[in-house]
Amino acid sequence: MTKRCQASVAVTTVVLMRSDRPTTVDNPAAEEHNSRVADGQEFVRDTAFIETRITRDGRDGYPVEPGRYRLVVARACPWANRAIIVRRLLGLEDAISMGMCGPTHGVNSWTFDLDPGGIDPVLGVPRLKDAYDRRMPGYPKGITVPAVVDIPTGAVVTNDYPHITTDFEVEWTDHHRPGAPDLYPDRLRDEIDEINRGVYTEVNNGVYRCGFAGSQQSYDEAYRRLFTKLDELSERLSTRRFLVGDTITEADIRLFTTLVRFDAVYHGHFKCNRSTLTEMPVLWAYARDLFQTPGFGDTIDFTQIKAHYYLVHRGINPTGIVPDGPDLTGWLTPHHRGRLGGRPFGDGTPPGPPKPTEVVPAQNWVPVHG
Ligand SMILES: N[C@@H](CCC(=O)N[C@@H](CS)C(=O)NCC(=O)O)C(=O)O
Repeated sequence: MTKRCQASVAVTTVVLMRSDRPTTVDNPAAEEHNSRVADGQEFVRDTAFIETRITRDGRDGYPVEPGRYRLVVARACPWANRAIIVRRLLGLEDAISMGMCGPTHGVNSWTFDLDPGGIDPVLGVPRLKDAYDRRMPGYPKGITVPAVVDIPTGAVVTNDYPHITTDFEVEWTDHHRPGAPDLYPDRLRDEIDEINRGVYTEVNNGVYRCGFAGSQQSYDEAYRRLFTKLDELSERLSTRRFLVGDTITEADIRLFTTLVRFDAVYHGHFKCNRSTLTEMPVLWAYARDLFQTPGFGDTIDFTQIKAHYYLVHRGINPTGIVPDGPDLTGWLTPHHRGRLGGRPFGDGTPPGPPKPTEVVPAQNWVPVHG
């Protein structure tokens, strides 16, 4: 069977959904699939993904193959940001191309409105929904980023973001750059997975549970859990430079993508306002350390981040006014975390600069004077 035929068999048969999970799709006024919370209810993230995996052995019909897949992201999205960072750190840019949606989307879909003519130059479509429909006509769930698309068929292979990054780390090793770090070392996987579980429920998703809470009680509980966890992480990171081991791992990437959005969005828009990130000294220095590491801060587009949250979530920001602040200049100040030891890339090396087509516009980043 040709590769193309294998792929189309997979298209019709390998959509696995965890449909037993509770979903939150009953408020038609909300704009984002995952912000639809009925009054009085707790926010429950819909975690039903297209779970197909791209693996070395191709067991789901999609083998690792450089040039075959396109990672579709929006810089605004924290879940997509993980994949952008991992692709950069591992030097997978030439093996897996990247399509970028604009910061906002309608009820229906993210669009390629940043591209000339509003068409993704590789997939040839204006909306991410077109790739989901290729996979499953009338795809009934959120049209979410990140998604990996099979270029020959134009169909989404997976939007299972927790596996997208770990598969880049484990399945794509033959195509990593020389000097790429091991972000998911075998010997540390149990510890990384355990940290990730707590960071996901309390922090990554915790900020959304604050922001989209449908009752005072569910907000109070989410807020309490969020800051309890952030205090615990501060304690952990007060004596160690990184979350697990003495190098950057997948665990740091997952925490970073929430911390970097904290003051720009979550503190105000999601009411996570016990403290700003800048008022939590350990986490603030830790986040700056990562931000200043090649492959992290250079993926961050603060303008798109703010535009996404404040414009898309009209349910909690009806005016659509995007705040001018906060002052971003602190991100480039010294972090002094080197004194804790640790070597960000272990025996490896930092990545080079981003591809010219993937550089975040200077006006959307930290103002740099001089
Ligand atoms: N399915 C994942 C995808 C990550 C996600 O929620 N991405 C957001 C942007 S940050 C998205 O694409 N939202 C579009 C939608 O829900 O309609 C999840 O929600 O757990």
